[in-house]
Amino acid sequence: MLQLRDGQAPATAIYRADYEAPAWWIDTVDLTFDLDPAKTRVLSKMRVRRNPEVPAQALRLDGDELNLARVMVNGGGTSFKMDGDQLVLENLPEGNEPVELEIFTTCAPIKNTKLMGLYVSEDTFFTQCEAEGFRRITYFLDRPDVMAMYTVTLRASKAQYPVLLSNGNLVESGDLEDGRHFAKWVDPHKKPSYLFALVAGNLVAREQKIKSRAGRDHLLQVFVRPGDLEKTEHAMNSLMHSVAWDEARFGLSLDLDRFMIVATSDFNMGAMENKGLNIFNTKYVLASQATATDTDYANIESVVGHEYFHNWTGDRVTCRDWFQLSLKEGLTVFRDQEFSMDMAGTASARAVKRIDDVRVLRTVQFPEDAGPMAHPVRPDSYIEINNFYTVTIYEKGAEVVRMQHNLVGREGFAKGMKLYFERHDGQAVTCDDFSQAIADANSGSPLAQHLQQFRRWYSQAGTPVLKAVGQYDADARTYTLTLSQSCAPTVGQAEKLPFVIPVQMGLLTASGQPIALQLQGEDAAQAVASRMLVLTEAEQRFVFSNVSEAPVPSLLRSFSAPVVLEHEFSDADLLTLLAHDSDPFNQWEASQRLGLRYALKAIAASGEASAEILPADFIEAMRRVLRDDKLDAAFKDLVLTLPSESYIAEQLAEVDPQRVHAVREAMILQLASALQPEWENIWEANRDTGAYRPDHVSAGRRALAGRALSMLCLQAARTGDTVWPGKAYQRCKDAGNMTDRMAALSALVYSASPLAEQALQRFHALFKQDALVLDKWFALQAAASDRGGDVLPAVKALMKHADFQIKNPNRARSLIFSYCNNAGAFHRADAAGYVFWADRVIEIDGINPQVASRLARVMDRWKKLTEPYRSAARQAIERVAARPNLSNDVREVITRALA
Ligand code: 0A1
Ligand code: ZN
Repeated sequence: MLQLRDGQAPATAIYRADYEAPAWWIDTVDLTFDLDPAKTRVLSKMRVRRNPEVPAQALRLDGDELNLARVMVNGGGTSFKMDGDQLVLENLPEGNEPVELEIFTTCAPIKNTKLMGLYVSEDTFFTQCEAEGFRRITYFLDRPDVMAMYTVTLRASKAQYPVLLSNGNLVESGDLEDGRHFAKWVDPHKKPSYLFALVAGNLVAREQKIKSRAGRDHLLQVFVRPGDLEKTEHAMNSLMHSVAWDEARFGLSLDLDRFMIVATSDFNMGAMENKGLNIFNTKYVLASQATATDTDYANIESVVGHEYFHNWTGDRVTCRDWFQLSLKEGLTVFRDQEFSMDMAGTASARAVKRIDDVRVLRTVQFPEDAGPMAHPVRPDSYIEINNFYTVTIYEKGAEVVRMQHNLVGREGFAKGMKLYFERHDGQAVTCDDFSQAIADANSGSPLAQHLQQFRRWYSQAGTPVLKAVGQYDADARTYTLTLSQSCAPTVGQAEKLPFVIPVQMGLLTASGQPIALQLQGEDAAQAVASRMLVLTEAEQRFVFSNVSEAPVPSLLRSFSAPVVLEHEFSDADLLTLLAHDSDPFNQWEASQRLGLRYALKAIAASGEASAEILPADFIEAMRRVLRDDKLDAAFKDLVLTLPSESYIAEQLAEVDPQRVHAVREAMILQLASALQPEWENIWEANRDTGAYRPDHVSAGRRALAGRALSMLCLQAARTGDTVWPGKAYQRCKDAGNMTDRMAALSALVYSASPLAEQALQRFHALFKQDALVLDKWFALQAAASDRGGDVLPAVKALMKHADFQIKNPNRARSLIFSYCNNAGAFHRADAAGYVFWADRVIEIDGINPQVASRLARVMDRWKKLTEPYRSAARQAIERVAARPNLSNDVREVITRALA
């Protein structure tokens, strides 16, 4: 038996340009597991053969923290050697005949705190193989372009692990000696190793039989721990909707007899699309009105959709290498976003979803793209692939797919997808293959015309700045719009070439009427109210004819490209857009531009943040929005949400986080006090949404009522009024659903009400059995306002709470991440927040490097901080960097931050 060293090889970068096809293929793999938490035995029988297109080479199999017991070739012994973590077979038979390989290893799932490979969570076995976890189960060519047919036999104690699951179809099961039993699964589809999965434990399932459009029968199952079954209805409904949607929108049917989802409370990410056996974080499966909020319900729908849609975009057509990760992730996020929009129904609900998605992009991805971890949607190199499951790959990747969709139109995109599957079903391909298929199916489209240039969205990092200058000529009745673009340098990319930027736009009169758009040289009869301009040069001019007055431009409607739009709007222009634009995204955007403008002005001013940051006409506009019967509650709620602190901070060259925080808080207080009568009306009109349903309309009303209550409690804290905190407390006690209960509790905590402590205690007592609700309880306190006193000591005390477990990623995120993202409480002049951060990064790195490296990224933007924060941040980061045994995950993030 050979004990391998524990991944201490020096970190080396891997380059996209170095890609080589594998020297060997693995056609079939037959795995037998004897499951035991302390020592699981894995027998792997593989049929391998040389890739005739590549010069003959030794077979190098990846492994990680495995104990190797035996290797056999064609039924006999063989010589082998170890090279680092790789098992190298140099003397395999020559020629192209298949070779039978047998490898016997053991591993210790109970000791696996990284939650990669085979691990145990609450007495149940789970696997996580993306991106490189399969090598922690057995030696393999653990890369996505090696696809094999899998047969899997699981053996385990029947009493402890009554349910034994793997990918594909159950072909045999039965009892063994000594109280053990077995199950044999055959996956009818070949797949890369990262899509392998097994689950074994005491689980129960909600089941649903469905018939596809094509008439095929399928069994859908959602597996959870006994006791959680009644919380699976929404996940199952979401799954059924996903199946129907993919058939209707893209003609893609379920290709399996059985489709399973299993939930675990120990999971590094949201969920995983293993073929036919998706494994989910419980957070994205379990919901009941008593325990889950509207946001939870919406997230479950979208994550269930996301993983299901991967079955085609990811599983049937997969990635050639991990640099192509956005091939499956960007496309699948685009698909889940469209699914959620189609499910939401109304135009207004679609716009709300679009606004939510853009907010994530701008508050998280834009900073990433401007910081030390900036990378193209298709990166050129990485040290640790786990660090590249980023908002750039996912959310910006989705925007890049959305632009292609918009450049060829909805029908054209459907044709492109059809061609993509005709060409590449069963293959491991690249981002270029995808855009080629979309363009080839739409010759003549702007995408096909500019395909090479469009691909810069995949290769160049950074957020482009789109500058728009308008000039009205009253005599000629023309409006000239000059669009220009630039993009700041990012790591390794000093010069950027122009992007293809689709700019959806319209023009409005000062009173808000739409102006027909007639480009010079076009027929007046063709004029439309909204159109797409395609900017391909560094600068281009577009001249509109027959424009009767100086127009207000509505640019980048629906956020038609992931860029920063610069235009000198007057306050009056923005108020016009807010009140009248036919594009709800730009209506909302106008409110954000105004809010941002006042915030930046107040931040730049000297002295204390004043109570009068927002001018009267803005307050009046907000009042009109709140009173407008025609607007959706969800939309009103978004308009009344000021730009986040991190979004404001991104606009500044140098950031004083306390100043940003104080100014934004002052703006909120001003809205609370100036609009008090409206908040009272809103509360009265929306506080009762009837029998709970997580639909868009009633969820929007609950969100707006919750904001009203929070505003009223804030105002009460200032005036000493006790009525509103009393109402909030009562609501905490008798709310009929978690959305209302949570909103009331956070109104008390956020306003630092004297009733907050008691309400928190009651809440804990009520929900102490429910892990996901406890996560909310921890998160709320960690995100509390410093108004109520020092948050850091409270967080430290909570780390000692009996319910706190640092090993559980959800719990660590709920307390530690929530605190480190609570800018007002985290950025302390005494540096104690940063010291806490460094301690936790180091502590968690010893347990779970993936989680630690996510926490490490909290400090990405430290270089923008003013003193004393900047020096203190550097010290904390350097202290982490000085640790000798950091994981590659954390090492890569920290090294980049200090570079
Ligand atoms: N492919 C999954 C995300 C995922 C990636 C890595 C994981 O390992 C820890 C887990 C999940 C998705 O896009 O949903
Ligand atoms: Zn995904």
